[in-house]
Amino acid sequence: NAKQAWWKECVVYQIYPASFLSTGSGNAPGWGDVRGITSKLDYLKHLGVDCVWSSPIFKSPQIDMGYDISDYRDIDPRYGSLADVDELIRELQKRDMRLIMDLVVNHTSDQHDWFLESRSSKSSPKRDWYIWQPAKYDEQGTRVPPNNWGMILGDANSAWTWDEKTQEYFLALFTPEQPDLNWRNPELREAVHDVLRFWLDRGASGFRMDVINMISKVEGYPDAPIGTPGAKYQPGEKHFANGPHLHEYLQEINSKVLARYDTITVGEMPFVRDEEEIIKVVGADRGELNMIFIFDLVDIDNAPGGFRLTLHPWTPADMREIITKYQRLMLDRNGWNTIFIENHDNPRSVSRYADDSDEYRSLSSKLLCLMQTTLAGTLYVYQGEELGMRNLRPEVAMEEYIDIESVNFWEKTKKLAAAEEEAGGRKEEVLAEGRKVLQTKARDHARTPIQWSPGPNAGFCPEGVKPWMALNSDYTTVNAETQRKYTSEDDLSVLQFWRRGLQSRKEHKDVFVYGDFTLLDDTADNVFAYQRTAESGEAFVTVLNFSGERVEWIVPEGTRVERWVTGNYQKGAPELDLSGKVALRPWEGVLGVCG
Ligand code: TEU
Repeated sequence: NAKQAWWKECVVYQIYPASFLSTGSGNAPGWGDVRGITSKLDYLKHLGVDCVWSSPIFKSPQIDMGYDISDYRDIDPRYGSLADVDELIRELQKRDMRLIMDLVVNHTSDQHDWFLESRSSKSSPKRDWYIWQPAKYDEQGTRVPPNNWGMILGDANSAWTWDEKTQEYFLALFTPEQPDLNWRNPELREAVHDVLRFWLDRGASGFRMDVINMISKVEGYPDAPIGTPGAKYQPGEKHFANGPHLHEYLQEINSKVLARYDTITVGEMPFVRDEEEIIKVVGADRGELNMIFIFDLVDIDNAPGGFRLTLHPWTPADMREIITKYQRLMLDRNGWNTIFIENHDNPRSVSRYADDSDEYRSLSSKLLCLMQTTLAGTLYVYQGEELGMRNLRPEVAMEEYIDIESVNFWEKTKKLAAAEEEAGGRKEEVLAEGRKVLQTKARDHARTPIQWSPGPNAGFCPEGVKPWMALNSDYTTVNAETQRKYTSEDDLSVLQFWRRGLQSRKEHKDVFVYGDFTLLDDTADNVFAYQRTAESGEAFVTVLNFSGERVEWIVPEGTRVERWVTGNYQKGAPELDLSGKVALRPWEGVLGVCG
């Protein structure tokens, strides 16, 4: 069985700082701030959180909400000051909690000093810190980018931006304001190592590494295969995800920096499905990263080979298959993994994987909680997930979607619709389809301010101040204050259910964190059932109904459930008759102890 470590057992809570809590200590009214995080540490401790990972709070022009950093060693004044972060670290330490910083070093902001120097002239000593390429010319003699890679956020344009002054293109995979760093340059790598040391020495305990598998690009920048037919620019991940030097760069970070500290590292690794590649990064003997965010589950509704803002049908059986694959991979190959179904780049899980109607929102949020708290891996909870927060309501106007990806996508959709109209075609259909994509998958859904109370501005910022983005209109019913009020054991809120779930996960960590995983049924349409078994033999069975229908499920032979210990309906656990038949209600999930 897996060797024990604190970073395997800890519960990580992701904070999206702009939307967490605004105390007014930053310089932007209606923005969350660092002191807002500090003021909620008791809430987080009570919930069962051990580590806080905050999305970037560094100086930034905020083109991509801080994932465009202009100074790695300072805090954006919107969020407060370095002194506020020092205080946050002290307050975390007092509570035996830790801070994980978001390390965004695949790219910087175009306003970072490094890039300003790099673009100043071809002979700048930092020219090579970024990725510059000469133009190409088509048959008509028109200047074209070095290859067909498309920009990731919004997908309309090239990933290459022309620089008038020095007459070359630079690579910027996300937006033109986020130029990619050139990791082939050893000086650049050293400068990055210094950034890590700076934060570790200040008291941070580790890093979530943004798109860390994109830091090594294939030599020669070849054209990407066609993933989105008809589009001028194409998803180029084949040539920039898990490139030739990734492992070397990660091992270097370890030997030069991390080996000297006690850290947690989690790499964000979009696009990668190949098991061998995954194990190379998270294998216990590799000296690369502790764990990664694998995207299969959050990409489940993407058109294959296409960009994220697409729609694609999927079934609960697909979900079961993906989860099982990675549970096994990690246990069989001595690696480690993360458990997460939400973050700031995805819609709310209850809206996506379950049923967010008023009738089932609470039950199905608890179903997802029961699933995550009983799976192996380090658990990541995203702010608001513990409240069962859901997507923006459908009546919200497209103008309220303000994420750069959504804005670019909506602009592109409107252009497409106008072109359709000119051709005498289906303008309204194109707009409706675009609207549906954003209503289903925009990153905005996860970024609405946290609903602390049913009061003005949901308690997120002072009355009379306008929150930086739309509040979800459901805050009078879905909010932390209401959910903290305890009524009875039969009537736990989503928040209370999460607290119980995290407690039980810790009490039985030999089972839930470290235990073996056995899928109990790979044929049922909507049931996901599995057994977790500790080395001692202690075992639990989780049975989850991923549908709004009643289903009957039979406990397989060889598995003996002694009794149900908890479930999301709380009242009236399903009967366990002697034939082993379990009758599950809509979106019901139960946890049984084995005898
Ligand atoms: O995201 C990387 C990433 O590839 C996706 O999650 C991305 O947001 C999605 O594919 C868009 O369709 C990370 C950050 O989490 C994200 O917020 C940043 O925008 C991005 O990197 C650039 O730093």
